[in-house]
Amino acid sequence: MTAADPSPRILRLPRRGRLLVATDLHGNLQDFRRLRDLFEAARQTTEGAAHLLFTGDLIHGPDYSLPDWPDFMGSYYEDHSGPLLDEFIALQAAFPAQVHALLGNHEHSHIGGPHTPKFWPDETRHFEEVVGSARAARYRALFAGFPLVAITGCGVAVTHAAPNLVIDGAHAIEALRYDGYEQMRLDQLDQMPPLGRLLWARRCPKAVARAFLTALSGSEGPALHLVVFGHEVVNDGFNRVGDEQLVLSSSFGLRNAHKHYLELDLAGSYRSTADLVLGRELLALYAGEPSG
Ligand SMILES: [Mn+2]
Repeated sequence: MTAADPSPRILRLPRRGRLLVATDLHGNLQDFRRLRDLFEAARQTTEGAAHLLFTGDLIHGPDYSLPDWPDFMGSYYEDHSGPLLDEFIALQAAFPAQVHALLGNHEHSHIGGPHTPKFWPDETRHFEEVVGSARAARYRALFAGFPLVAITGCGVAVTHAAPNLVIDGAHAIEALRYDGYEQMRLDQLDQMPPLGRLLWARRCPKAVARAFLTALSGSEGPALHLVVFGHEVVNDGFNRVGDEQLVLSSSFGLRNAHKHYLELDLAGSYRSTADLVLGRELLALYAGEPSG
């Protein structure tokens, strides 16, 4: 691949080992380190065949002192988006084929997406001012290499947000570019282009999700039956939407006791969200610890 080629937009995971999936950290370094520990433990039990996938929105966190912390934002934490990225870069450097992150709308805001206003009026600019120009450039290069969709051979696709868009095949994802969306409006999903819909949709009709999975499977690829994504906070940590969609909340907006991640057997076969079982694939991030 030459420097002029964009990085692959689809991450294709192998047919063996374990895959840990976590969503929406928004600068929560404690939760990142917990997932890193779980990944390293999974490496031990799989003789190295473990993968860790973040679904995007690693960055951009709230800025409240503890007394002002709103209850709806779950367990208190301080935003450490920059250090979190530095530790992600180090972990990926140590395990380049096994540590992955998808592009979220918050990362996209730094490389061509609309600037996000979640915690600051323009938190994209705010973040780059906090970390300084050299680190901002390093992070932009990192984000530019993030794919949009992960595909397994066990029936599961992973996206950042709900895949509420129509595609006619995997090539439609591979062809997406990240630049040129700065002026995209955020108030009308149905007027957004495909990349905007892929990064911002909070929900998706059953038929659209099913068609997305079928198109992504193609005629030769592994059959995909369900899609896992975050972007939206679900209070119990996960929410099955029909047979095709699992909304997962691993960190942001939850009390520690409700945070969940997903662990898949990449050699297995999942045909429905009902095949993702609490305590087997759906796991509490802080199992066995006092709830925070
Ligand atoms: Mn998001």
